[in-house]
Amino acid sequence: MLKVYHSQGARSLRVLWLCEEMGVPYQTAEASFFKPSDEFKAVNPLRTVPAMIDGDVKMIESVAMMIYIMAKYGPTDLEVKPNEPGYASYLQFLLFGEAGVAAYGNPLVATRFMAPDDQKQNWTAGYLKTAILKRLEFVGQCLDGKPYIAADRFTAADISVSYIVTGAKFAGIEADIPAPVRAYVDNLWQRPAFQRAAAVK
Ligand SMILES: N[C@@H](CCC(=O)N[C@@H](CS)C(=O)NCC(=O)O)C(=O)O
Repeated sequence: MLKVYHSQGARSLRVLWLCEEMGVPYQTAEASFFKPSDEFKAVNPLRTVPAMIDGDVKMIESVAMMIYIMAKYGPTDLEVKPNEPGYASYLQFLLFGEAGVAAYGNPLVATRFMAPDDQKQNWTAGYLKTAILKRLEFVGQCLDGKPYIAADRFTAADISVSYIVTGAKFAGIEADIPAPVRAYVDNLWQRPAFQRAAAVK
């Protein structure tokens, strides 16, 4: 069975949500940033969350885990195939959710909680906030009122992109999320699979 090293509110939510949507069984193990267990450190020396084990397989990138699970435990409509309309957009937003948006959040969170007081509002923190919000404006434009970001259906790209709204709490920018993106994510969060995943401690 998949074992996901998880912390509530961390990017492991993407993996749990995907598993819940697909009906793939998983177990979780605690992945604490502050007091990482020896087991977690052995699986992920970077100590970033999530990490995942599947038999001999060890992974430490949340979107890569999603791609792996869909390929290994699918087929699933959460994945858009190359011969389907919307494939390019799906692929783009699946990766954009992490590389284009959420990755900018890490240094912002670190600055907020770990920087000396006189550096918490520094130029870089302002840049990161602007960069994230600019990209979310772009997401809102691409949605153009639609409920899903690609292929006119709920896909793994929605799971990937919407994580930033969870991460935004830690980055202190939750109130700045553009209204169309907030409405999009609030709608996704109605899904029972999301609610089950979000409840996992
Ligand atoms: N690109 C990685 C990022 C993982 C990551 O940075 N996770 C955050 C928690 S959501 C973390 O562990 N931050 C602590 C750190 O960067 O040291 C992924 O998507 O899995």
